[in-house]
Amino acid sequence: MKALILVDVQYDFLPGGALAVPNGDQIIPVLNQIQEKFPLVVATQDWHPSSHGSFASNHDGKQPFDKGELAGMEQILWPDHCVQGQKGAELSKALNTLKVEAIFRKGTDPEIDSYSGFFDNGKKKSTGLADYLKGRGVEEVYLGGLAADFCVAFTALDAIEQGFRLNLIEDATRPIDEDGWEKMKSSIKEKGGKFITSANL
Ligand code: VGL
Ligand code: ZN
Repeated sequence: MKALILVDVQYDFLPGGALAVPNGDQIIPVLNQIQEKFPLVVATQDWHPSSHGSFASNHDGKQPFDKGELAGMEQILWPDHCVQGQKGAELSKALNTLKVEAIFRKGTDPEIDSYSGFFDNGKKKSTGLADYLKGRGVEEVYLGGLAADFCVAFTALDAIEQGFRLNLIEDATRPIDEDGWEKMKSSIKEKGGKFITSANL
């Protein structure tokens, strides 16, 4: 059984958003089109309190995209984004969510950031996504969404580590930074992840 995971298709990661991914909106028609190929579709949602420690605004003297520290780990400090209850945190209305059976929220603890849909960055807390998928009999995971070089990439690496066959749909994702994405792609491939396009589904 295979499942499609729609990663963080939220207004703040789309053009005009607080942490906009270049051309991020171009993936939405692709994600809408491919959903019919999957017996199970789930989504993730970045869902931060305004006090979140990944926000530069919560660190004196820091600017967005500076490096800082959170829970003893190096942390890129972001512009405020995906604040719980705000418009920027909503899944885009352009995304068809009728087939989405469950939404996994992450980044809710102010002291830990979570790029992956499975675990926070320090692997301290699980979102329950792996158990949910296993409980549904899923063995193979397909991924699309935003941002390729952060939440999609870390979700891909954790999916592999959790024992799922992993397919990343390249035309269903866009990166914040192209160079960073190339590096993450190499490590996903190294660990056995496959890259496909929506046309091959
Ligand atoms: C993301 C940076 C911070 C993402 C989330 O969804 O890729 N990136 N929070
Ligand atoms: Zn975030």
